[in-house]
Amino acid sequence: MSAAQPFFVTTPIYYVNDQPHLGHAYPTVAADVLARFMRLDGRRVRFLTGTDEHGQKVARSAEALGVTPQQFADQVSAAFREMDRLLDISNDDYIRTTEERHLRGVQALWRELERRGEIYLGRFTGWYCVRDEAFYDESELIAGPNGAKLGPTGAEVEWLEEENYFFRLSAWQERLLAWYEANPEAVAPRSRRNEVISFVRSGLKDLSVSRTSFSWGVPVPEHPGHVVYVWLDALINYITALGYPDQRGDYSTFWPADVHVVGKDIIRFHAVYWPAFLMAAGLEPPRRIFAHGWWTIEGQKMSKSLGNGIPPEALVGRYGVDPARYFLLRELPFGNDGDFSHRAVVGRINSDLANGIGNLAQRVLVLIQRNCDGVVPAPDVLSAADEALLAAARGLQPQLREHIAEQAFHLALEAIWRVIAEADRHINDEAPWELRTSDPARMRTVLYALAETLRHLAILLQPFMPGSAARLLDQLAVPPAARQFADLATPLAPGRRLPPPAGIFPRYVETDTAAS
Ligand code: ME8
Repeated sequence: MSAAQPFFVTTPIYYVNDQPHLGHAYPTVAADVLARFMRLDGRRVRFLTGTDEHGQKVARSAEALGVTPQQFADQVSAAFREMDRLLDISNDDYIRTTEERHLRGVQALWRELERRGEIYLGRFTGWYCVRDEAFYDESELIAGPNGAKLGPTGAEVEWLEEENYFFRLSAWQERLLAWYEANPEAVAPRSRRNEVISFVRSGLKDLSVSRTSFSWGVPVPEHPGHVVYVWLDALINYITALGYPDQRGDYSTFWPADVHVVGKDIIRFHAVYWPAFLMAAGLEPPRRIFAHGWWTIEGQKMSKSLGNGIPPEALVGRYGVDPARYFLLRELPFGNDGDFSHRAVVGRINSDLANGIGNLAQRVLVLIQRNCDGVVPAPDVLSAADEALLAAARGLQPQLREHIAEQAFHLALEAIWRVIAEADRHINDEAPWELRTSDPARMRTVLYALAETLRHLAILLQPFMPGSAARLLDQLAVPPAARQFADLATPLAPGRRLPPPAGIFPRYVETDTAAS
């Protein structure tokens, strides 16, 4: 047997200056679905998430609270771990940039860049934005109220004059363009790829990669007073978590990453700087970077000052973990911006979950319970309509593979829901409850085809709604060892006793007046 093909997926590592909210839950849930899908598909998966703990922004937030940056980071990093637990996230590792394994790797990569002549000492004069932890060119700035200068994201900028180390980014312009050209799938979606290419074509300047005006960072080796620029520090997490500088072991198995899931706000760092740093150090760039879009809340930008970021516990407490996960990935094409509204979530829960998969499962399971003594019925000869339904169910997995390879979660879910609709039609057309006396063999065949369809649906829903899909598989008496995608090919065994049916996807009923 050949060894399972590795798959490495990452989320951004989150700044600890903010409490986790829906915007952070989003890439984490998406990456979790990719990881779970690939595990079920027989791949050897490494799924990494974590927290970004250095830099001026974090140092200032800690100072404002009167705690040390490390104490502050410990607290908030724990809140992100709790978010992962609440959202049923199956990460294999959790990296914090203040860990020793990370520090060592950052310094090793720095030394390698320096050894290769990719870093030189210079003087930075220009604009820096602490909120974005980014350097901006004068030409990128926009005018704020009272003529103040703001970064392109609308955040305040500060004038900076410091002795800094610089990375020779300008030397990598042509090689980056050649890399995008040779790897058309490396930056997605297409609109982001175009944006990145035109940014690089417009000319790259060398990038300041150390800071001297504060100390909360990884010390630059052999150059006291300098700390590594927080973005260089942060990006390296993707390889320090694999054991870099040791290039054997996990690094050799899992690098290059299969997908870095990131927000569109940080595409430049991941699709320009990161591949340039790696190539400059003689390492391979990632295989793919996918930038998702931006959520607003009830039509408003999510922001600390508006205090409207929905914390994970509110999300899960109100809707349940699986409905929340489902909504996030079904509502928008991954890559697009969209609005999170209570009404939209309730609409999805009631129409897609309760009336869709929930209703179908309940109808089939109750019919089997009542009419087949609660055991999976043995089919007689399948009709053309039964065969058509089963063919649709069997055709799902290859379709899902294609959609998931492109991070098109909404298309994967749409495909699953088309089969749910077909199964609903089948049950209505065949009216198995009427066949009980007129043609019991036909009734058993119809119910078998429906139960087998349900098994396909439940197995394929596992990455999206792991808890609910597991309960559905329990109700179909599918043992935990038979829930991999490879098991789709082995049909449900007739004669197996099913537990009493119990609803899995309840309707959302308003219980308070907080709803909009
Ligand atoms: O940028 N809608 O961390 P971060 C959608 N530490 N996604 C959102 C969102 C929203 N309203 N708000 C936040 C950083 N996000 C760096 C990353 S990686 C080496 C370092 C998501 O905590 C979005 O994916 O500010 C964004 O990229 C991510 O949260 C991280 O935000």
